[in-house]
Amino acid sequence: MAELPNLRRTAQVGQIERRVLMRGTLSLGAVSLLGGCDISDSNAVQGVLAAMSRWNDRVQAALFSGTRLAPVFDERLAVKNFRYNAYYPKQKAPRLDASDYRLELSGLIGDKRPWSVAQLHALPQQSQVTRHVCVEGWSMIGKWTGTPFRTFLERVGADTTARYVGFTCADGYYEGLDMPTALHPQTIMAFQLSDQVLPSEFGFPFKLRIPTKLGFKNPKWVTSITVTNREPPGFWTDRGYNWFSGI
Ligand SMILES: Nc1nc2c(c(=O)[nH]1)N[C@H]1C(S)=C(S)[C@@H](COP(=O)(O)O)O[C@H]1N2
Ligand SMILES: [Mo]
Repeated sequence: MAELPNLRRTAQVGQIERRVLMRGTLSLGAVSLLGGCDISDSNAVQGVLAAMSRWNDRVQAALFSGTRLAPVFDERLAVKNFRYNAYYPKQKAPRLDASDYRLELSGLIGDKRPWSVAQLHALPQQSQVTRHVCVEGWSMIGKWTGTPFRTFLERVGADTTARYVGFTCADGYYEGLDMPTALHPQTIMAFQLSDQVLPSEFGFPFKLRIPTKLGFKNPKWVTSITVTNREPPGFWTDRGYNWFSGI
């Protein structure tokens, strides 16, 4: 019974999506009639594809449930030697020093005082055994332990009616989250991997662990957090991947 409104909404979205798709296809046809130029290089085609990608983001955001949980697994399935990934090799990964690390806060946050590692570690923590999915074609189950990001946002007096949270990282990486995902019960600031302090290459002092998002939306070595109504840029979104990228 409770499922019905949802199903109806999905069907409607499907219809709209098909219409947009048809428009996209027609434009492609029109562009190819112009002839001569390489179709994949055409700005018009790129524009249509970008518009469809933005549409896809909106549909995904509309369908996201703030309470539906990502699958969780038995602890025995958690991989001990987790796979490292970043846009550069492991040897170049930042090694942040706990003694001078500070997490900076900005934007729509009541208490913007920076946080030390000791203060972060004193927050309440919980564990999750979930699957990390990378768009590059691998996935792995791991065990992460940390603080629900919602708890942190509430603790610093963040305006949780704002639309987004933005992150910057020690390696120049940057990402953004929609607020419903930021407040999702499985979105955590992870301080541990496999019951050990998060190793340097995996994001020490913490990474955002978000099992409802693709791997690239899980920033490591986070050094600043902002709460905002303007969609924050994402490192891989700026290179063509979808901004929402839910799984
Ligand atoms: N700061 C930062 N965070 C990052 C990345 C990065 O290059 N820099 N890569 C992302 C990608 S693509 C993946 S798959 C995961 C890999 O996390 P892992 O090393 O814990 O497996 O980190 C994500 N977070
Ligand atoms: Mo990834």
